[in-house]
Amino acid sequence: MIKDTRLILALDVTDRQQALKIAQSVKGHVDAIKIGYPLVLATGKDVIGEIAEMVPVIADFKVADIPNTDRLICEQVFRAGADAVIVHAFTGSDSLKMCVEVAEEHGKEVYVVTEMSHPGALDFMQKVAEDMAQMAANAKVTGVVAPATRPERVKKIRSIIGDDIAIISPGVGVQGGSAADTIKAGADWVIVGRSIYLADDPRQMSINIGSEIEDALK
Ligand code: OMP
Repeated sequence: MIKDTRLILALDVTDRQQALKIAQSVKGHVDAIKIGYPLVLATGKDVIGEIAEMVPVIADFKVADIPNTDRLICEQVFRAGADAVIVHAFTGSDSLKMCVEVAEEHGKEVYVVTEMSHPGALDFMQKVAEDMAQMAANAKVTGVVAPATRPERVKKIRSIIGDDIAIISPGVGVQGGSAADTIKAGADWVIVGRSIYLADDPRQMSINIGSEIEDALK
């Protein structure tokens, strides 16, 4: 993924035409579009390739299985045209290594969930998030997913993984996180869904958030 606007759109709509229209309108104002179960289950996996023709696609399937099943899933994701996949870490290092291996075979990227952005992440995930971040770094993944709702945790995770691994960070907007604070805490990209795709003008909202990020970097 090329680092330019440092903004990723989470396109969690369930209508194909709406998805394609929004993707076209935000092209050039986001570095990638993250799509997952809502859009793919509603419209079919061809939408991955259709969007990837406009903007790089991160396939958010939160892959979390035994290594063999992970391989089968990741191969389908990359064959469908995705540039990157999001996988879980809690399944352990063998599963994660398999996802990285398949991504390398296809010249694609893997992002690993560490601590999620919602309140329920405090029940279980936060306790092991730092170990999962370390495991992700050891597996030489492209990046990790860390919570914009807790910039101090983004900072902590950055201190564990170092500067060679990217942080993509959801939770900006509706979940309460701030794009500027998240970038200042060390995230490379923020992921924004509803604040953009539910806006009257998704393109303008992407531009506005992009400006906020630019200001935060000054
Ligand atoms: P909004 O809350 O609408 O901005 O969307 C956030 C997007 O990021 C959704 O697609 C979520 O599924 C996703 N997400 C989180 O919100 N929190 C996480 O911890 C991880 C993800 C993710 O893996 O993308």
